[in-house]
Amino acid sequence: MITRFAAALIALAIVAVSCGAPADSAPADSQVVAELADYKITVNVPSVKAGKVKIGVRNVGTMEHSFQVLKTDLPPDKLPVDGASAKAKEDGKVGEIASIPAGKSAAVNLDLTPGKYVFICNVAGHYQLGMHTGFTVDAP
Ligand SMILES: [Cu+2]
Repeated sequence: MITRFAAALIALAIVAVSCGAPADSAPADSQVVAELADYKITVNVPSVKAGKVKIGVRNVGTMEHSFQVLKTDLPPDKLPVDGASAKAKEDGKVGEIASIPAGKSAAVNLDLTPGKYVFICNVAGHYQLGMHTGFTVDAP
């Protein structure tokens, strides 16, 4: 009885430690930092000047996410979705990070032209659950 209780306590402690571990930080030279949570994307700045841009992406969620950069005038929550794959259509894609494991960070270097963009996670179903945000690239 005591042994079983102790084992349960140890198991709880392990879960607490793994949940409390902070996500990797994004590369320090990123001009833009996006955070992927379970089911939303937040960005540290709403816009950036056109040109070469390094976007650091932190997955602070509990599961794998992806990061797609689409150049589009559509509102972030109005991209067409393919019913069969449960993924948003990636028209206008200018770059991506195909997979970022939970708790990890990655970066993508892009040469961005002025206009409106949408950042999404396109793991099946995640776009529809809210993993999208708008972003603007201003004329240099
Ligand atoms: Cu996702």
